Parts: sequence; structure tokens; C-alpha cells
Amino acid sequence: MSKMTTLHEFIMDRQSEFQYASGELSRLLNDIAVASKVVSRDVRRAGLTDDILGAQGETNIQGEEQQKLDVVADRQFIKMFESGGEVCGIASEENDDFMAFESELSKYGKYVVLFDPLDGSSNIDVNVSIGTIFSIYRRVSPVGTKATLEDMLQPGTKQVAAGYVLYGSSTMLVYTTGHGVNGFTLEPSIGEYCLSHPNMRMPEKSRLYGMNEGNIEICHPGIKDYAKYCQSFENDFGAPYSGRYIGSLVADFHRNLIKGGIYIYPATTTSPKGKLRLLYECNPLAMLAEQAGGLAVTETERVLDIVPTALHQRCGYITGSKNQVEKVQELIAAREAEK
Ligand code: AHM
Ligand code: MG
Repeated sequence: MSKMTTLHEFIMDRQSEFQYASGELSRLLNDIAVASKVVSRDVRRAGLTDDILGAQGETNIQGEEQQKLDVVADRQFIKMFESGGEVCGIASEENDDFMAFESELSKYGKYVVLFDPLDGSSNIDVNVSIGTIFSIYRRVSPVGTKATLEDMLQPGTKQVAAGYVLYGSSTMLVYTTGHGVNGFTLEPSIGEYCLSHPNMRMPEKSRLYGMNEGNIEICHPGIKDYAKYCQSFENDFGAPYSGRYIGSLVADFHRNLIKGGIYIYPATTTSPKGKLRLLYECNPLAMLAEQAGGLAVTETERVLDIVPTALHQRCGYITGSKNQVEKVQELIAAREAEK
């Protein structure tokens, strides 16, 4: 039997790949892994305990009902980041404002983390996969001071690492530091993430496409054209594609990463800026997509190039297999040319 590589060993072996190899980013990635194990345990018990299943009874800044597990996961990650010393501040989808940590230790932290503690949480009550998404940047404010809004509002191209944890039929942590994408599966009996999906590559095309088709009449006509293209016999496969939409971004993205496919959450006439958040959802998954050979764009531009102006900024989002994203872009451009 070949030796299992744990996440911890893998991170340590790869440390020299980081531009600033002082060990802090390695410790931070390990901290995320530890916090995610605690969240994974809570997710696995979600149906059993009244204190963590269901709505918290409050709404977050997005106007959405917070689930108890959202709050539990948010607190768990923040606690880890605050005590670790590598992070000077965080921003989370669940909190109105960013947090600049107060302790002297944290003020010397070189990184900020932006994250969605539990994406797809409306799926918790129906036992569908959910996930944590994270994005790590070097701070731009001086070390030794408190984190600033400028630290948080950096374009996705500045990410030094990004990843997600999928609480699915097994728990997986998938991450990149800009040198490819690797996936680790939590081995529950020993409580360790083990390398199960080395050097993940997204297939260049597939016959899978996914979007909430309830939005088909209110999105860009080029996207509607793409859905029609997928459903027709006049496409590159000569037969209809299969629709796959879980409605849980991490799970949809993970399937596309492994099997190929496209995920679309467009801007619509009712949500002209789209639904998904640039900083907590779109940028980290865009970095992973590009690192795996895929693409991530809005209706008009590459996601990673967007310079954010607000913490909870949203954007239209099209990500997945290279050829499929390019086909949507072609159909959008054709419609734009008609204008
Ligand atoms: P959330 O961050 O509030 O959980 O919302 C994001 C989720 C994604 O996981 C999912 O892809 C999308 O919203 C589903 O939206 P819809 O129900 O409109 O299809
Ligand atoms: Mg989310």
C-alpha cells in the first residue's frame, strides 16, 4: 500500500513554492483545515440537535435569513483566525463590516482572509451538500497596524491562496496557492485530510450545464442562447446536454471541476448585479477554476480582474470548462454586436 500524504505534510512539502516562505501561510492553511473539521462535525450532526438546525431568526446584510449553522461556522473560523496570529483581519459574507483584529499578535499578521463560512446554507434543512469558501490575500497596510478596508478590497489576481471545503458525502478540502489545485478527503477515523485528488484539472468541455433556469427570461439573451444551444441537437455533441444544478455553489463547482461542465449565475433584470458575492464566492472559485485550466467570467469581463469597490459586491458569474465558458462568451458577444 502506498503511503498516504496528509494535508499537513503536503503543505509543509510545498512551502518553498510560496513567494514569502516564512511558514505563516502554511500555518494559516492548517488553521483553516482544523476549523473546517469542527464545522464538518457540526454539519454531520445537523439533523440531530435542535440547537444547530434551522433558522437563527435574524437576517444578514444580504437580507437573507441566517441559519444557525451559518453563525456557528462563522464564529468557528473567526475564532481560529483571531487566535492564530497570521491574520490581521477578516471579512465574511455573514458580517456587515470587516473585522480588524485588536491584539498585538494579530496586528503583525501579514494576511487577510475573506470567506463564506457556509455557502448554500438554505440546503442544510434538506440534507444537501454545502461548503465553506475562502480567499487569502497579503495585507497592503503596514504590518504592526490594524487591518484596513483596502486590505479587503483587492482584485482577485492578488489572491495568494484560495479554496473550499465541501461537506458532501465525504468532507473534502480543495485549495490552490497558484501552483495547481489539489484535493484532500477527510478520513474520519483518523481525523486527517489525505491527498486524494492530486493536480486536479477541469476537463476542457463536457455535456453538463447548470443554471437556475427560472432566470432564463430575465438574463442576458446570449445566456439564453447558450441554454438553447445546450438543449438542441445542433451543438458540438449533436445531442442535448444534461442539466445539472444543485443550487449549492461549492457542490456544483466541485462536480464541474471533476467531470467538466459550466455553472452560470447571471445578472438579471431583477438583480442587475447578479446574486453571488465577488469577494467571498466568485474570486476564490475563479482562482481555482483558472488554476485547474478552466475559466471564470462575468457577462463582460474576467472575474479576477475586477477591482472591488465594496465588501459585499456582487457580479454575474459564469465558470467552468474552458470551451463551454468561451461558447457562452461568443454568444453574449454576438448579441452585444446586434445592439
Ligand atoms: P448563499 O451564499 O446565501 O448560500 O447563496 C449562494 C447560493 C449558491 O450556493 C447557489 O449556487 C445559489 O445561491 C443558488 O441560488 P438560487 O436558489 O437562486 O438558484
Ligand atoms: Mg454564499
